Amino acid sequence: MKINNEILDAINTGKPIVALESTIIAQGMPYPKNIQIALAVEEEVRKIGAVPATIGIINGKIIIGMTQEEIHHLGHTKDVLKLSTREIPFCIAEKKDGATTVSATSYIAELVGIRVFATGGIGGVHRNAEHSFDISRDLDELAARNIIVVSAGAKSILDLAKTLEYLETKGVLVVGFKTNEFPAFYTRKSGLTISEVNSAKEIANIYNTKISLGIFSSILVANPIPQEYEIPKDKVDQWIDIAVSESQEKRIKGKKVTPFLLSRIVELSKGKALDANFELVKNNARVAAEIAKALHDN
Ligand code: PSU
Ligand code: MN
Repeated sequence: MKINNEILDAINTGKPIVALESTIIAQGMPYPKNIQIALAVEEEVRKIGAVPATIGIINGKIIIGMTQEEIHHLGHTKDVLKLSTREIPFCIAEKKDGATTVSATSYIAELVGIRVFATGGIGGVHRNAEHSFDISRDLDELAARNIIVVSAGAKSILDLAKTLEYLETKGVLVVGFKTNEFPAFYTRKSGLTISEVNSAKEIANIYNTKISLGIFSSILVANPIPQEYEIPKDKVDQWIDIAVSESQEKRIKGKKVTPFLLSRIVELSKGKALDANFELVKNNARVAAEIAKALHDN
């Protein structure tokens, strides 16, 4: 494992840190925008006064706090593995390059004592899961970990109602940041009700209360895309319906499903979806940095 000095110092002195994932860079967005976005998101974390820690694996080594060169490497090299938690040992032992999903990033972040993690959208229960059994490892990993993950909800490539039911079953608290509705990534609304919180301090209080009671599982903070960047629901639904039916026609399965859908949505939207994605990830990074600071102040 390689932890960069700034992060090592922040861990040792208890400074606020925000973990960031690398699958969003390697498999979630097209090159070269993926690199620009990854670096800009780190900058948002810094502006609030926290240290960004982008996590990934290069040549079999876990990197906590990737350099610009390392981000660039994962962002444009072919054959970067998409890692959920179970694939971390494979990637390390075989000395391969791997990008960490929400599940793998959560695992590694907790391992080194980072408690807050910002991403775009989490994986979840796929539409048609009753036939495909496709439920992201992200959900069980959030239940097994003990961190705070900030996301803009989940794309409706997933079945959002089933995803929320699954999180309830697994004991993952879901709170809306300044909203009582679970956001649907490109849009602020889904029609699904969740508990509302209105400040980073409240989230820090809930987290500390949870720990003091011995309730160990993660908190999912659902942070809607800023209103000015929202995409009208009918457009999003159109792109997603096309992408989902293409994935079924092409019989795309397993871990290829999500990257396929994400890239088709960007293409079908002529890049609009990517711009919205950029804005919502930055927004999540800011909220995560505020939460990391609030935990630090407690
Ligand atoms: N959803 C998005 N953007 C993403 C992902 C999901 O809107 O980049 C990525 C994340 O890394 C997430 C992973 O953890 O896909 C989930 O993949 P799967 O559905 O194969 O579990
Ligand atoms: Mn899956």
